[in-house]
Amino acid sequence: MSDFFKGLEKVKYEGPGSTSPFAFRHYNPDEMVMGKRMEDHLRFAVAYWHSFAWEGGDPFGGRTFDRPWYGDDMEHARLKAEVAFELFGLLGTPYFCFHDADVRPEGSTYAESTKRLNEIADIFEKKMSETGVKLLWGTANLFSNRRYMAGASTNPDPDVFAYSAATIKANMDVTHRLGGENYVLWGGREGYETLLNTNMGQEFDQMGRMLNLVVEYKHKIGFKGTILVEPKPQEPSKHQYDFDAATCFAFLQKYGLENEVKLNIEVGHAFLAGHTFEHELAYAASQGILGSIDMNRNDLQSGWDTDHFPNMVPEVALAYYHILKNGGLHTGGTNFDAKLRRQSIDPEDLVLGHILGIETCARGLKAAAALIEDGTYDQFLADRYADWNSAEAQAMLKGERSLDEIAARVERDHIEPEPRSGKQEYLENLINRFC
Ligand code: XUL
Ligand code: CO
Repeated sequence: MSDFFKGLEKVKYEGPGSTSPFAFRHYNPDEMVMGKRMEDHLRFAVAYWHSFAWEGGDPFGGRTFDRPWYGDDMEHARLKAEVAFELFGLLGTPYFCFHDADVRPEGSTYAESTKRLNEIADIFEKKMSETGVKLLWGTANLFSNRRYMAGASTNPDPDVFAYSAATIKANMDVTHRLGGENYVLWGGREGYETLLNTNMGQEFDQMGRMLNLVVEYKHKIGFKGTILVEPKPQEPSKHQYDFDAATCFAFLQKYGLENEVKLNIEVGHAFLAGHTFEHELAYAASQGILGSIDMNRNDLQSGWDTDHFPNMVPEVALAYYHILKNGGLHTGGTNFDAKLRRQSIDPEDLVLGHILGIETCARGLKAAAALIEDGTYDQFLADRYADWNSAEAQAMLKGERSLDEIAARVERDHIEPEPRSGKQEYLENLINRFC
């Protein structure tokens, strides 16, 4: 035990009446929601990078946090693992997620970096079996080191492609060994700074090849988890190829991967792409590629990826509505890709930030379930499209009518559509009843 959290106790559910800042008022892991335990719906994960690797810097100033595990050697990395599992224990969160670079210092060679990763994975393996905490997903950091400045799989230098492939292999091996339930690829440098120096078609082919290699390797080693791609339109690159869910789906189809790969959708990334989070979820669900979520929120004024802990229940409720309608998160989960503000320097702030996120999600889930159980909203949607159930409408939809046959019917039957209200304000008012 480190004494980093200085005697803080495990956060418990105390019910809505509690005034303790260190209690759950809404997240009750065992409470049944639509026939399933809350914990099993939400599948919370703590992100190693924001809570343990990020030092509180911004473009105008460096480290604000003072953590005993900051340092570039394995001794510090071991202490970091110790404290990470203490936080998981305080929160009772069932999962965590990490990049290789979050958990071990980079070695001077690929072999050394891989050895270090495996040494930390040995510690994780032991702690996971002692605590029951599981790995939601693993991933490779293919964006921080300067070798990736012109891309990882999309780099003009095939040696960088090869180094990236080797790094992904090492991370998939560790994820597999730790029983990870997914493997994530986020391409922060898979894009361009300027189109002037970029052959976009060539880079897409490289990225498609890499993802096919990943899927082939998954089957080769018998990894049963889901391969997830994480869309984001820009930042750090000016333009990223995995721009949004629809762009990713086009990419997956072109390279024959639409039945092999799903998406890890993040609130702030949806916002940067000019969408709502629920838009991205609804789109992915409609194409069968909704995999997992990175939960956070962006500062609406700043226009970049601020990774705040979520605090807007109505937004989160709509997100879980789409997730519940999609049958839940399956192998996915709710990963807090969220960090403290740089002035939140106290150890307890790490606990409080996660409580904020957990509570917001719990309330959102319960609101979404209540909305579904009430049924008014789903009935509204069904009614709005009900005319498509007629024989003639179904014939059009199934491709049994040609354009000229449809035109002939419109003329013969004197069809003049009657505009109908979209009822937006009615619906917004209805949603508010549950949030
Ligand atoms: C970056 C981001 C990443 C991915 C994993 O914006 O979201 O942390 O979630 O690489
Ligand atoms: Co993310």
